[in-house]
Parts: sequence; structure tokens; C-alpha cells
Amino acid sequence: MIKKVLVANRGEIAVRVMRSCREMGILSVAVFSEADRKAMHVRYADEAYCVGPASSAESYLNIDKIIEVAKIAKADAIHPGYGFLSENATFADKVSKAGIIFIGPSIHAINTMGDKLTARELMIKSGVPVVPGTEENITDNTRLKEIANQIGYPVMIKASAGGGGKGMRLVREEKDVISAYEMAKSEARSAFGNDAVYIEKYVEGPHHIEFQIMADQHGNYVHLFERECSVQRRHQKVVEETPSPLMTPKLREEMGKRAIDAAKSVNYVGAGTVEFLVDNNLNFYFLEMNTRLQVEHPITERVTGIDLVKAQINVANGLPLPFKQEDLRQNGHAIECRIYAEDHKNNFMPSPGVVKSISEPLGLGIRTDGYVYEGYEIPFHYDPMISKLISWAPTRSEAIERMKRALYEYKITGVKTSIPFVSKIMEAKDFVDGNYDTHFIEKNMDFLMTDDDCSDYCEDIALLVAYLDYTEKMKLDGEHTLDTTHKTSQWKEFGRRKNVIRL
Ligand code: MV4
Repeated sequence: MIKKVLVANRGEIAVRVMRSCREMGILSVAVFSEADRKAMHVRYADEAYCVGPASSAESYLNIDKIIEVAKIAKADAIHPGYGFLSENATFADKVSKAGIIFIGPSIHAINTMGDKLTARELMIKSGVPVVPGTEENITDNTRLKEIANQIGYPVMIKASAGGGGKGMRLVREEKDVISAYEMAKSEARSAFGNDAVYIEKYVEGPHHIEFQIMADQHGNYVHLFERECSVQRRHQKVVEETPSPLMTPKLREEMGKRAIDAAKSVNYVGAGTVEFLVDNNLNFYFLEMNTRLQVEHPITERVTGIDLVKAQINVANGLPLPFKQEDLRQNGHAIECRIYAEDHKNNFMPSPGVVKSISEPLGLGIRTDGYVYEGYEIPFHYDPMISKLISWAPTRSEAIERMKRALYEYKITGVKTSIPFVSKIMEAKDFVDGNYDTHFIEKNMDFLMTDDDCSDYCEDIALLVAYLDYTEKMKLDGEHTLDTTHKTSQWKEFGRRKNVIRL
């Protein structure tokens, strides 16, 4: 049984994984870069080891160094989190060969799903619907034009080694297909060292809906329902929710079955996610499978009541899943807003720096997964996501109101954050109506950029108002008592009208 886990990651996910370890009585080992000496995951862990300089390539991606530390620390297992080495088959292989448990799927599953063309072929064989398109690696221009015409424009050219939007090209007309193909190929060659590409019919205005799946080493598979992830900006998710407002019970059952089929096709073990595109007629198509725990896993945890990290560790220990598909329910509604240290008013530029103050929301139905504390300097070397705010309520509209309340309470000074931006999303009509697809952010950009947020000065004004109100009512009658007879405060009225003060 696993007694000590090395977490090969940083930031909120490293802390998240260690939290479950602590609850399970498992010791945790942190690895950190020179830029992360004071990071939360280092403080939280039972042991911590420096693995290299600030740059990820020399630290969090340093396979041999991390495995060396795992051996020194006598860790039984390694949890890779997301990003970094989480979908690196070479890492998983070397970990296993060092006699350490890799908390994740097999090398075969990582490799197969990592190559999108191979995954596509396998899905076709397994009866999982894919977007109409190629089943071959296209290598010449004649064949390219033939296939594109067969599919019908617009088409998408995608890099087989890509994923998450990297190495993709949209082609609307035949005249552009060869140049797009050549650009996609050369981009893929330099980015991934693999220039295989494939073509798909372009799905207009799609939803991105993914299914969480979980499998054990004994051939048991379940899905833990969907996550709606269509609120994205440049392939970066911003808000996720479950259930999806688009979903119907019938579609859920169908997609859930196909997600499990996708997982079965690679003998998947552990936690994984099957991504689908869903069009407006509720046709769905396999996009890719992520062979890791994902950023947005907490919304699934909240509605199903299952700790996915605990489940991953139990599966890695060889235990059977303690639940069957028919035991699982979606209880209520959960929404996640990602909080990035970035300045949306300045082209969403990262905003690293020292966190001068942080005050996180609490209260019924709120969870924050983060790692920054007062005085912490957010390094510029890594992803600018600093936390995830998750709201839960019995209904979607209550979950939105609760999220707005929590965002109102969330105060971070010293760095710019996406709190004002996601607050606007919670107020956007299309979001509130559940009427949105992957084009939501670009469609609503003007509204989302309109600043009626006053978080920087709202509290100062409220204090000023309270003080003026106090002095105005204070009557020095010799006993220094406060006259509490009601008088309308002009300041408060003005503030309410202008929506500057929300008292
Ligand atoms: C598509 C598509 C439309 N048609 N494929 C983007 C990320 C990568 N995983 C696949 N992506 C897309 N593939 C076809 N055939 C539209 C997208 C897409 C998208 C997908 C999910 C979430 C957000 C997106 C934003 C733009 C484009």
C-alpha cells in the first residue's frame, strides 16, 4: 500500500493532491524549483526537495532528477498533477521501471491518446463518433484536395501530436487549403517534432463538453457525468459548470456510454477525461482524451461527492472502485471560475508580482483551491492561474448567485486578477440563460470588458461614507452620545444609484 507520494508539480494542484494524501494518512513529498522555495506546496508537504533552476525544463520537467528524489525520499508513488509531466509516457515508463507507482494510466493509454490520429482511428473502430474526416495521415496535395472536397468546406487541419488547440488551422475555401496544410505541417514539425496532420469537417459554433471517467485495475468503468467547458478564451478555459445547460438525460446516457467505450479501447485505468464537440442539433463527436486529472475536476467532485484524488490513489493501490454506475448521481449544480493573475484590460497579460493582501471567500457552498498567501511573490516562470473558485447550490441560478457573492468577497491586492472579468461573465445574459457555445467570450467581449467593478475602491468609499454618516449624526451634547435618529445619507443613495457601493 502507498505510504508516501511524491507530487511532481507545483501550485494549487500540488496542494490539492497533498490534501487528499493527508486525509489518507499518506506522507507527501514536494519537489520545487529555485523560484519556488517559498511556495505553498513546499510548506504543505512533509518533505521537500529542490530539483533545479526556475525554468520548468530544468526543474518540473526534469524526469531523471525527480525520479532520483523519489528514490532518496523512498516514495512509493508519484502523482504528476496536470500539465508538466502528467501526459509524458517516457516519464510514466521511467517511474515504473524505477519500481515506483505512477498514479495515472498505462504508457500504452498515454501514447495512444496522445497521438490524435491514432486515437481517431481507434475511436472509429470502437464505435465512438468522430467528426467526419480523414482516417489517414495526408502526405500529398492531390490527396489533400480530394479529401477536403469530399468532406466539404469549411474544414479543420489538425496536428496529430497537437491537442488543446495547438497546431490547428481553419480552412473555409479550397484556394487556402494547401497553404494552410503546409503551415500546419511545419508548425507541428517545429513544435512537436512530428508533422503528421489530419482533416476534419469544421463544426460551427460547437460546445465543448467532456466526461469524467474512472476505471480500476479489475475492468470496472464508470463515468462521473459531464462538464460544460465552452467558456474559453484562446483554448484557455475560464469557467466550467456541471451539469451542462445543453444536456438532456438521453444525450448524457449516450455520451457517457461512448466515453466509457473510448476508455475501454485503451484499457484505461485511473481518472481520465473524454472531450467531445457537441453541435446545436446535439450531435456529438470525440475530440480527444486527456489521460490525467484535470484542472476543473472539483466541480465533478462537488456534484458527485467523490474525491477524485483519493479514488486515483485507491485505484493505484489495486483496490476496486467502491461504486457502480447506478450508485452515481449528480446532486445540484457546481460552477468553477478560474482566477488568473492577469490583466484583462491589457490584452490578458500575466500579472506576476507580490500578493500584498488576499482575503478568500468562505461560507455555504464555496470552495477555493489555491496556493497563494499574503506576501507571496507569484513567479513569472509558470502558469498564471492562482486559484479556482467553486460554487455549489441546489440549482444553477442559485449557484450563479452564490458565485457572484463569493467573487464579491474575493479580495486580492498587489497583482491584477481575472476576478472582475469572471464577475462579468456571471452577469452576461447568454451565460445566465445557459445559452452559450465556444464563441461566448468573443461574442460578449464588449460587455465583459465594460468595467462597473469597483473592488479597488469600493471598500474605501464605504468606509468614508460610514465615517461621514457618523460625524454628521454625532451631536456633541455634552455626553458625547450618538444621535441615531434616521437621516438619509446622500452618499449612500448616490453610491447605490451608481452601483458604486453595494451595502
Ligand atoms: C474543432 C472545432 C470545430 N470543428 N474541430 C479546439 C481545441 C481542440 N481540442 C479542438 N478544437 C476545436 N476543434 C472541428 N472539427 C472547434 C474547436 C474549437 C474549440 C473546441 C473546444 C473548445 C473551444 C474551442 C474554441 C475554438 C475552436
